[in-house]
Amino acid sequence: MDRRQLYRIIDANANRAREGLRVVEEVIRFVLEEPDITARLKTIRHDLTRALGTFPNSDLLSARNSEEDVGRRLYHEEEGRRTGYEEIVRVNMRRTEEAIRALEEFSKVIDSRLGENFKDIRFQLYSLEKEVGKKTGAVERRKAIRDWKLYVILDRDLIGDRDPLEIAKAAASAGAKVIQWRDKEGSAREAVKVVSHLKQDKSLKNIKIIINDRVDLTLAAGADGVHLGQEDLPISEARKILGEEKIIGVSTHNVEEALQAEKEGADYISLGPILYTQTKKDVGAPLGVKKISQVKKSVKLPLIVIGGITEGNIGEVRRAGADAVAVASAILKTKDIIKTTKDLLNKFEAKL
Ligand code: 3NM
Repeated sequence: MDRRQLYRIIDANANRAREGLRVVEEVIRFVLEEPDITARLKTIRHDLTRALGTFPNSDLLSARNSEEDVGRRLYHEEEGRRTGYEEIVRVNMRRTEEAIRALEEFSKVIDSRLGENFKDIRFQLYSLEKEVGKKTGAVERRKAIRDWKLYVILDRDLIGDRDPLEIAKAAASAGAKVIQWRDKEGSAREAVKVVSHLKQDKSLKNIKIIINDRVDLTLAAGADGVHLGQEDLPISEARKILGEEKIIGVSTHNVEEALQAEKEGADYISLGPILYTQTKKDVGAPLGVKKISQVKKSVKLPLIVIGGITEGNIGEVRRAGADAVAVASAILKTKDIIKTTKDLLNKFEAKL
């Protein structure tokens, strides 16, 4: 095999691997702010530099011919777009792994022992990729949650004999992005039926559907996530069952519970009851609006404020620091769901 050709391939893949690793490292360091994973990546980068050090740099450089590289002009459509950090990390991890695989194969032509170094790096990357994927997935989920604004609770008792699907469609058409099915006394069978209908409806395809309390029904109905109370399954157990992609929200009532939920890996927290509510039966005394800023200052997670929120107080709740508000009666006790949803959203979005 032509040495110059070989070095050209090694040089191109060394650059590709180094660049890919650096991109991943930036996201982990500056976006995820994960010191442990950053340190592991740094070690991998140093291992790569060491493994590449076995090739004479002057040979690599003199073989380099970027101008005439036929691959340079093969620019794929998807290379021009990135939907977010998750994709940036995924694409660059893949790129790095491919480059390292190429280094592994081609270096074996020079010396059969060289491949081992790259193989070891490749396996280190595979295990890291899995962990980074979990973290970037969580960042993306939380980013989308911050944009929810209005969290509509379909409370079984308040719906009465109306069709939950029609209510959900009305709220969604007015701009709601998330809907929770809440039924404290109904059967599992009914919950799965209702939520499956919501999930199958084409007009709700961009709406997140959450189930209150029940991890099992979340999976059975194909819901997007679960909302857990303080007495429900711990977040870590729920995560084991639900996998890495479902949304997990947790009810909290004070700074301690909020911090705990954040530590355990919740995607959002709700804080309530902020004001007086009749919807939740076993609820404590209202926490008051001041509590919102206290909790907001203590956690980074999206904060959804709940309990007694109406058109009259939604602005105040927003100004106190709520990323979104959850409402049941404010929507379910009105006749015109579309108008009420729009009014609530407008008031929430009005200048702070
Ligand atoms: N959870 P409404 S308060 C379901 O404090 C629920 O965790 C609460 O209904 C909590 O908007 C509440 O009608 C009731 O007050 C929300």
